[in-house]
Amino acid sequence: MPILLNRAIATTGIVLSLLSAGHAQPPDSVRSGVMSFKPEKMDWWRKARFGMFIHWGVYSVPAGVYHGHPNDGLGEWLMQDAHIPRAEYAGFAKTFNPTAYDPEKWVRLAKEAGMKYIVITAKHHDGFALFGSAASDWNIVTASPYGKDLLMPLVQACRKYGMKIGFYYSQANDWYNPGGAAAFGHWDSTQTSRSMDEYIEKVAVPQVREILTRYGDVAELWWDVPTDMTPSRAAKLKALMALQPAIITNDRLGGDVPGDITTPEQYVPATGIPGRDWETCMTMNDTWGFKVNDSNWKSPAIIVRNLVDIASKGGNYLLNVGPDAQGRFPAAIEIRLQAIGRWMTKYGESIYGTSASPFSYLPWGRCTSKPGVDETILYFHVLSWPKDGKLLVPGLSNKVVSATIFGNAQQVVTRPTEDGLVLLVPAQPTDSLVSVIRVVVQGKVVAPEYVVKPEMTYSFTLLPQQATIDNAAGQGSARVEGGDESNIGWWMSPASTVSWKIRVGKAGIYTLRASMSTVGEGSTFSLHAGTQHLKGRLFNTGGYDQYRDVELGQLSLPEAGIYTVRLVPDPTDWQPVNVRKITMELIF
Ligand code: FHN
Repeated sequence: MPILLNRAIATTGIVLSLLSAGHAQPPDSVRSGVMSFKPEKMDWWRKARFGMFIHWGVYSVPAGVYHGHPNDGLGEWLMQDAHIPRAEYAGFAKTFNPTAYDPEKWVRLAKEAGMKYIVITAKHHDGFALFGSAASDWNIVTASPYGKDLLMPLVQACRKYGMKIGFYYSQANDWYNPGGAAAFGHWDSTQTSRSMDEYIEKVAVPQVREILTRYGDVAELWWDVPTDMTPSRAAKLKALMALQPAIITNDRLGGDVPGDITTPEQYVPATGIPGRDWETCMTMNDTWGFKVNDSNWKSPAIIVRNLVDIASKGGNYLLNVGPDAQGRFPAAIEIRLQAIGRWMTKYGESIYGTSASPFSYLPWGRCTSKPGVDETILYFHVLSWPKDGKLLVPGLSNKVVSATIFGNAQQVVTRPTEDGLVLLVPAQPTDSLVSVIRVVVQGKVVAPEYVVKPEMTYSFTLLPQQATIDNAAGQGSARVEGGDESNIGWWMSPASTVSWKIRVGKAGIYTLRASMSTVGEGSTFSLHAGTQHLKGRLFNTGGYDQYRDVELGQLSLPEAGIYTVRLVPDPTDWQPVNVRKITMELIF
């Protein structure tokens, strides 16, 4: 179950938390695995894998500081966080004069970083349009000294450099144009001087029409935060997509419109999102819009790891930059884009046009693949370099055609074993960010079921990513959620079961413990291994993010070998639970 996050603490859950006031439910599209209705329009996007998100607007003027006080929240949320009256906020536009704006430089930086598309905030929640608009004077042309459209020069630069361009548009939350929604409540009586229906008709619909008819092909329309977006309001906006038949839309319009892509925010879904195209959007520091006091930058290595992780799970990475009020990228952003670009120049082949990893879990890294007719190329991204020089690819039994260190063509010796293919690698990583090993094998690689091997002590830690989730032919919605600190969540239905295949190294008595959480009164379940089972009951832990260890008792495993450990709900007494891990400790 996703935790309903407080926006001040983190942005990760904001869309889910705003989608429904009560218990969060996955959008229908996710539950039913609806694919894009025109898969061919997704071709370029699926190959691209990497794009740039740009959050830019009037909020870059205060840059997170209000009346001399730094605000803890996101830069672009300052107006809402500080409850700045409309008339006062309008003053920031009077000094928004980005004379250093050099869109060609932005596009070159994106291109050199290896990005294939850009999505820019045409209008964020503060309602300020970066384009001239007949629907509202609250725009760059009429409300700022700059007085010129900011989107057109960027579009032109994108065309010049072969970059796709898309627009973010905040369709519901608009704190300036009267009638717009405010997810956390309005604070200025002038915000509600007309109805939301009027706002949709007089501002949102005409403005979306403006951005879809002025700039040629628009690659992506990025809706955001569908507060109060009913199906009938959403339908008016969705209808405009006919103006751009090849446009790709995200899942945040609201009103039960699934869109083409799902948009995890600030995290990488641990097992991807099967059956959906998806795009993780992420900040480079802790804000989307520029903040003068935010220097918590992710390192280039972390950013490249995220990209690799996302590609290995079949998704795209939309990495954010927040330009300042003059129109410049902060130096920290430029440095990172350049470092990523150096890596992409060398290893881009292992990202663009790749498919998700055929391996459900690689403890030491990630894999992307290019399945061909006779051969499959596997790109192994090593995130944790082995001390013993050996990388086991579990379950890989295809004949190896070639294996090299990507980038310097050095041969890698491979050794088939009964557990899979072992790659014998040099003592040191071969790249300072992420090293890549390119292995070509004969035929298709069939996803082997992951078998968890014991630790040195013969004990086990069973993790969500290693599990097989059976949702009983769609009756359940259990899945792995979160990033590195993942858990099994959305386990609403007692029809779902979760299992792990384990290779027991030593017969004996094992103590079992499950780390779980629930907000229900309690949940009863059993854990099966071989012919035995243990019963467990979990009581309310006080929150889905509050985990507790449930002692399950002892199992006697009579001989070494492969076992399946399965968690099975009691259908007569089940409340949704999250599971973070199961530990099995050999005691004698
Ligand atoms: O509230 C916005 C936020 O400011 C930012 O634009 C992000 C980007 O995905 N979307 C919303 C939160 O989900």
